[in-house]
Amino acid sequence: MLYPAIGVPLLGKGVFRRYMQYKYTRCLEKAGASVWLLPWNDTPEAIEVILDRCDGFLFPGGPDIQPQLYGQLAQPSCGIPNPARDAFELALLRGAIEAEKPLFCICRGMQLLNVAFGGTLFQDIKSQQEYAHMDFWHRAYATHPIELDPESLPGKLLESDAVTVNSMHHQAVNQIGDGLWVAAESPEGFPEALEMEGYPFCLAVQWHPEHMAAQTKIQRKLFRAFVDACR
Ligand SMILES: [Mn+2]
Repeated sequence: MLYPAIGVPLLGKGVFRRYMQYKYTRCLEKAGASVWLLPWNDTPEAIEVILDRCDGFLFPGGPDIQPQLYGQLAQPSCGIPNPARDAFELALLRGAIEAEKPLFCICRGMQLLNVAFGGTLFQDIKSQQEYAHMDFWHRAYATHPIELDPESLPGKLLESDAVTVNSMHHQAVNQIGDGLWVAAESPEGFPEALEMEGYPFCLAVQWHPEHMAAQTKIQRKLFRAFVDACR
């Protein structure tokens, strides 16, 4: 299979979300994939067709996940959620895991993975952070260091146990879901990458390689490895 079909949930309407969508699409296409954008239809029939046709899935960044999905009430600092997207992405993610499809979970995608495994999130990390984690205007550049487990998938791909990454999140993974482990941490101890025990291929990162890839060559390796896993 020369061009694997990679499903990416739609980010939403509007120019800005389409620009963000384009960043993921471009990185995947440059790595040799055919990208299929997925509307939020969470009927079992729709999910089944998507699982059948796509070789792998990238779960992108986006709005805060409904706290009810991890057993909490919304705090005032929690952003406005998108229940339709939550429902679709959770159903798709669960189906994709059952089918053992390669996964690339970015930012909200990584948080969604943790929620799918019964983990929880910090609804707002502003008061606990020492580094800038919501550095929106410098999203193409590294803003804080992370420590990587050299045996983890991102550790091996980035060929380092310490790199610096960009950051655009105000929430973070708190309690780790059963079956997941922390592959990278920020200096404050926020998980910056997760890994799934015994799963064929799952990259889950809190930073945004799709914005770094143009300037930072090593970040392109994540997309290449993911697309290769989908072949
Ligand atoms: Mn960060």
